[in-house]
Amino acid sequence: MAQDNNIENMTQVDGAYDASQIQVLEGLEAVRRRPGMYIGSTDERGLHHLVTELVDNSIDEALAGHCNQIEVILHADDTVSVRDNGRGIPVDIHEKYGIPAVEVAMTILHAGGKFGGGGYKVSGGLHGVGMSVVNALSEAEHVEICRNGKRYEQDYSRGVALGPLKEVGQSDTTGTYHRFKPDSQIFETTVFNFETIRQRLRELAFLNKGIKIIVKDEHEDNKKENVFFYEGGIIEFVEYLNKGKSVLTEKPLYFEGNKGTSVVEVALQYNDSYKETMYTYANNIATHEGGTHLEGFRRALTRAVNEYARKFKLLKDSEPALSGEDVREGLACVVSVKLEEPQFEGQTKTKLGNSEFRALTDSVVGEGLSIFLEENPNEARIIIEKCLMANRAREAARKARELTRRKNVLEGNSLPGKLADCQDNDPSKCEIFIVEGDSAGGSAKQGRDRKIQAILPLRGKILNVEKTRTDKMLQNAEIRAMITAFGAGIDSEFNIEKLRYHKIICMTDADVDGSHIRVLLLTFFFRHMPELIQNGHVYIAQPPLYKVTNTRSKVNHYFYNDAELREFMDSKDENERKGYTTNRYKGLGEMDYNQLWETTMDPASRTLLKVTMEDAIAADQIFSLLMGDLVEPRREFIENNAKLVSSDDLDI
Ligand code: 0RA
Repeated sequence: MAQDNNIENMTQVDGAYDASQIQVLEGLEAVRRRPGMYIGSTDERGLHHLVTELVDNSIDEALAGHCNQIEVILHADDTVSVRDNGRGIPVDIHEKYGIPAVEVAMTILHAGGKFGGGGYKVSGGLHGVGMSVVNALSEAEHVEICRNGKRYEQDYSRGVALGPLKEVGQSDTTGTYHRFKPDSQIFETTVFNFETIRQRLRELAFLNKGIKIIVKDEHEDNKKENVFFYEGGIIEFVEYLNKGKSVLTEKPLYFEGNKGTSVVEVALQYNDSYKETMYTYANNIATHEGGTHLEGFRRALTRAVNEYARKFKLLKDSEPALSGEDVREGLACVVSVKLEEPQFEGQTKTKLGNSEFRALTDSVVGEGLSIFLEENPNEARIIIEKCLMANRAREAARKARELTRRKNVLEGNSLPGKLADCQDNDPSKCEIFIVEGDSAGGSAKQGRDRKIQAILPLRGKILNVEKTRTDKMLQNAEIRAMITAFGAGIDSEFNIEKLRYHKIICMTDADVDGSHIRVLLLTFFFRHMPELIQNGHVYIAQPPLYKVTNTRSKVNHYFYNDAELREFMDSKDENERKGYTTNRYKGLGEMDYNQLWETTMDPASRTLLKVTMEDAIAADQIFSLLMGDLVEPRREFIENNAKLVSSDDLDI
């Protein structure tokens, strides 16, 4: 067999080795000079792209039917490894380059996918250039191949092989192993985030049923391991999205179909919430901007539901049809398509352009759903009832909004009475503090910089919008005060251009009630003004937990957590410590306006946490779990204490 050649000898006697090395350097130098062109950026995002590139190759091997397990490890030395049990990258000598095929793949740009195999490549790799790009951007990379009953190894640095591929022993399995250390000369950070990698791998496991994906963090103080294996694929994805919610059908509905090598898979399940949760993918890449598959899906869903509703007189001939929004309320759905030559369009290249997917998705969903409704009259009735309710509520909400708007006009578009507005009218300079309680509101009004800081005090508990329909919600005074103060409207009428403050700062007590109010506020923003969070306009104020006063000088020191307080006290000796008194703040109301300004509001010295939507799935989960009515998952969540606010986003 060709692969049994003695690789070491071959490569050394063959003059092509030198020639190819020159080409290698030229190709990979380009990658090192302009990494952004190949991996998007050199920040944390680009860094994580390296892992995705390698995993995508293994996913391709799995989709070709030769691999069912992938293991990703974040090692304690901040290297990452990816191992699969596929066929192993070929090691036979490449005709043109005179070096083993694996070395071609590792060192020559655009080499990926060009050496045999023939399987169809669908995953998100950068057109097969992935492996060489990862190699070019790694300080060190180690590769192991098990194939032909043997084990081979090779090491690289910054894209250059440190020696020839070596046969190092026997092997009774096959597979590929990469371990790399990202180049600190290239990346702003070389520390991987386990959570980011975990989320992406779980998503890939959902999207590619039957592949077992193992992810481990081997950092000493933080050892973790997850195994993602979903035989149900996107059916289990939808169940995951609906976790903690009450669902209208026992199982998600699942439709699949194909035309030639183009494949469409759809799973959907209604829950009793009012929100649509929709994830669409092409070749395992999230199509955030939608595209033809989403259009086909929507068209089919609206048509099938309306046809059924009319046929069985659930919708009278005299009534207008249910709208797309009506039929998608409370829907959790995943659409995943796989195709040979995806065209990605749109601003962020995340919109599927291949026109044949409009009709293909439409027919797969249209036929599948019509059959389901016909065969399951009980479920059909429940789903249609839900859509009809959505339709009525939307009508009521429209009227309520109109009323709110007209009232504002009548009142001369007046701002809420409780609002102490700021003087500047450049939104980019202005901030609004949403403050819990009248007494803290009073201090905030006194302490603020009235030029750029507005204060809106809220009384008591905020409405839980997760359990309230829009029309009801709009009757709530606190909610209305926020909508009018912000000035940008809500839902489909939200217009970020009209936003009156670019910083919306939630200032609540550091106790349980305070955190409850904060979650209620964030839920309202998330559900009805998500652009606020997406655009980074929402912040959490950080009031101190402790005040320590020097009894002689009367100088105050403020501490925001126990560790800071302890550090301060530890820096004093026993005697000095006696000269201080410590107060633990229970609420904002305990601070006078000077203290509140100094510790929490003064832009020059405060700390704000920015609320981010890094991961829409995680955020959605958090909000549903916290705000839904199922108690058990909520407790589970609080115990696991997922992060809502990214403490990395410190804004001083
Ligand atoms: C092309 C051909 C063959 C294997 C692969 C590619 C392959 C690539 C990667 C990348 C990561 N893991 C991988 N596993 C396999 C083998 C063709 C054959 O054996 O006939």
